[in-house]
Amino acid sequence: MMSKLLSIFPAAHGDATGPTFWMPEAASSVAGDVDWILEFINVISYIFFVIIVFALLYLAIKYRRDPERKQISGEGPTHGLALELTWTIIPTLLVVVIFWVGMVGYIDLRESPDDSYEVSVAAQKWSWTFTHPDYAVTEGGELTVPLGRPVRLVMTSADVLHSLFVPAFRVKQDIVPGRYSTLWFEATKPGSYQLYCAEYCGRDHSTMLATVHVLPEEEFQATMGKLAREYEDLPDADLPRYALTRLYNRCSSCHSLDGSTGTGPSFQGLWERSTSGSTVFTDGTTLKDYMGSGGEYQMPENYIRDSILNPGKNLVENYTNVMPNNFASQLKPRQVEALVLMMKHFDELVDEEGNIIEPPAAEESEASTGDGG
Ligand code: HEC
Ligand SMILES: [Cu+2]
Repeated sequence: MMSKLLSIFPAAHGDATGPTFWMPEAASSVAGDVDWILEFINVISYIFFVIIVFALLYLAIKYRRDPERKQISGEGPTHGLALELTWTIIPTLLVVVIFWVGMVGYIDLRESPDDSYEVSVAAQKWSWTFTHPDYAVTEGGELTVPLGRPVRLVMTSADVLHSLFVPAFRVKQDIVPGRYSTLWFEATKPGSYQLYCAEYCGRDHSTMLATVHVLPEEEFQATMGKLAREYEDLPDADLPRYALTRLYNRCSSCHSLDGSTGTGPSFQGLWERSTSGSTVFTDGTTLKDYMGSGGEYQMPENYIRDSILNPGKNLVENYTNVMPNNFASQLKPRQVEALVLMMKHFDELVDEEGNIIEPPAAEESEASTGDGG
């Protein structure tokens, strides 16, 4: 590549470098080129800053107003060919180089290689969901990708404008509702990297985060295999904890564990409210009205399940209809079951302050503990 020929700055050499004063860690195939052109522009700016400020000071002093001398003698030059050519040709060349490297880099960033590994990304207030079509695996808040293989993200938004940004990969792309956008990168260093939403998208925008895990090929395959079977293989007794540790991150932006009110009601106390039927809806009815014999929700499990799959149906008083309505397609039946069981066993999993209670040490020998309700 052109930019490689011009490599005079350290960041352009390795594709993976540690953080520098200006730059975060670099861990993708394009990071070196992106940093190179930025540093190139920076260095040009430093040089011209010095030249211009020096000339300014020098000329200001040399030609300052002198009270002794009333009139400047002689005639000043009208032009200087050599000087004019210099200040035209050098900047033009610099601009051409900047444009060329920028254009080549931009085309590179836009065109994903044909053999890219594809991941679908769903952005919504205020979480990320990543689906691997090849493995039928869906991850929430975490994205696992193979090392040294181009990865193409096909992204949609369920609500407003978001933007996916991974600083270590030097890639960023807006996600516009009603439109697909794509982004690709090739990670060059195993590890975990921060992913941000880089477009202000409402109250909890700053918590719209995810982690990208870059794994060597074999480890990646193994992890995908594990994730694909994750909840199918689990004994029923482990489903509540699975939901808390693996699924709750898709709810955490709105539902707290410690009883505090967020965009949605806290999960703490939800089971008690649902069994007693004390939950009040916006239309003035209470859950109890639906619970009697012949009612729709004879069991609280059914109400919770319905709240996850059809969020708009019964709106809890004082809340608005903002819960995503795509969980029905994103969650497998067993995962919905796990979430319902999580609510049911909430007090065994989470303490009053909202901290996750560690599982008892001898878990294999222990059969499912009674639910007491
Ligand atoms: C964008 C915010 C948001 C996200 C994300 C979200 N919810 Fe909700 N949820 C709400 C709001 C707001 C309500 C109250 C209005 C309503 O009933 O729809 C609610 C209500 C509920 C209720 C009924 C609560 C009650 O007090 O009766 C349940 C159960 C629920 N959500 C489960 C979930 C689960 C499980 C997830 C994650 C898989 C999730 N929600 C993700 C916003 C959200
Ligand atoms: Cu966002």
